[in-house]
Amino acid sequence: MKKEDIEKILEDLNALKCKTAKDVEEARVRYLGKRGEITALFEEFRSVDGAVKRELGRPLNELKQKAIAKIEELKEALAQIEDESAPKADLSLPGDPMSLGSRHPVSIVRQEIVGIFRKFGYDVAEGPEIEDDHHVFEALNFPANHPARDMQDTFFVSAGHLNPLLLRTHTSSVQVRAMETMPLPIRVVCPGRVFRNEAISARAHCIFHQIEGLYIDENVTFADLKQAILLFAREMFGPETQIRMRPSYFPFTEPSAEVDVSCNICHGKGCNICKGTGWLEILGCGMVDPNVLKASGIDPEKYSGFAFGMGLERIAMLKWQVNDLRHYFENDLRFLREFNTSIEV
Ligand code: 2U9
Repeated sequence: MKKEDIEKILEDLNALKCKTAKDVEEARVRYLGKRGEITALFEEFRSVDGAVKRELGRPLNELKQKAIAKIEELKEALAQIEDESAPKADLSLPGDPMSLGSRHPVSIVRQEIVGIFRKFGYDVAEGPEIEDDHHVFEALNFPANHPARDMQDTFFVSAGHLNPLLLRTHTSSVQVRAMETMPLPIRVVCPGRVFRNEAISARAHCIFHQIEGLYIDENVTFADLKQAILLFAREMFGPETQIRMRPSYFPFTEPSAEVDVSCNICHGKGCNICKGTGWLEILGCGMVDPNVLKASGIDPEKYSGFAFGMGLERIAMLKWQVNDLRHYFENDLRFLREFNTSIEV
């Protein structure tokens, strides 16, 4: 074994060039494989005498390290070339469409109604869905034996004591809280989810949405109520809309009325939406009962007010001719995608 053997391989390594990964592998086998040139020198090195060992030990080790480094370097250089020649992304291709959701029809109607009453100067108030008997029934003049207070009609969370907790059956409890806390005059609308112990069908559901309104000030009259409802109906259903009021009864208003709007499908001629009558019922309303004002600490001698309430699912049914309440709660995308309005951020 001679110094020149090492120098010769070193020279070859320095000059080594590879075009493909296969060339690199062949070079590795040639120098470092089991029968490779450098491996053979190591074999030979074992039987040389001490003086040669001392002279050639270090250069031989350096040769091996050099060979390993050279093979690595060639591999990396090739990988980089392959990377650069890989096909680039085609930036002219259309992007993946981002599927936007659509607003739920009940939300669309709620926002529209809230928007109208905001223009009229009303604030928006919200309150708890789990309420107490006082805010849902007692303060609203419901007599002790009223059927709404029965387990058959109301979901109780904790029954049995004086002021049991329950799921609110109407959002009127939010107006009671407004009367207890807000300074007079009060002008609020209260949208929200309500719960009634009903068998689910096309026309009834145990959960639905309401929006109710309340206006309390000095000298508020039924004429103010009628004008507010007329203006609302014309904003909501079009400027030609007519309203009619029919006497009704609610424990919390006196007098009370139900309000119909002229059918904007047949314009009063009669169609299957208005069942041939030319009118569609949209809400209930009335003058706040003096007992209700008193229960929340408002002097009925000085103040009066009106209130109204409507079911959002019902308004949405009229607007889009939805014939089954259950559609609103089933989240069937085929139904929800029908309401493809832009989303307000
Ligand atoms: C207070 C005083 C009075 C709210 C009112 C109605 C009439 C009404 C129904 C319509 C269909 C509920 O969704 S529905 O089932 N509501 O007819 N609501 S007056 O009266 C109030 C509320 C709060 C303090």
